[in-house]
Amino acid sequence: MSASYSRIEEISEFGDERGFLAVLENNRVLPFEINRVFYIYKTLPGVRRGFHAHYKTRQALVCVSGSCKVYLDNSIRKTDILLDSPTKILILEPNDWHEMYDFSTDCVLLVLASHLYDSEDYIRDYDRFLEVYGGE
Ligand code: T46
Repeated sequence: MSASYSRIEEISEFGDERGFLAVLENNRVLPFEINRVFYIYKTLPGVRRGFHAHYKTRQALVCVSGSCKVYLDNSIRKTDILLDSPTKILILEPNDWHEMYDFSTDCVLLVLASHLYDSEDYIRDYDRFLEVYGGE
């Protein structure tokens, strides 16, 4: 599998006396076409979610309210990213093992995905993750 890298991008925002509007479009900030949208909210204190990578699904994560952290591991580099703004979006490549944690009580984590839901696209076993992506 070829390596690609997750990264933070800034979303364009338009602010005026009425407030703010942020916009995301296919193949612009998002390097893929959206086929699925879901959001994670009302997360209880101390909860950690994720614990998987993907075979093909690319995703973009943005806290449209509140904040959370995302732990990323591409088998070589391990990083923790803070999502704390509705204009800060994490482009999450399939080859990153990821865990979401430290959700604020008001956190709404919006996720845009390149593919429809398929449980077979998940790598939930860390040893399998290393077999597939280790050393990239
Ligand atoms: C990811 C991170 C960021 C569905 O039926 N359809 C869906 O589209 C999704 C996303 C989930 N589900 C079901 C499957 C499980 O029974 O919802 C339940 C919770 O999903 P999961 O345990 O996978 O949730 P997270 O927070 O661990 O992971 C989710 C996404 O599944 C995953 O793709 O990268 O958010």
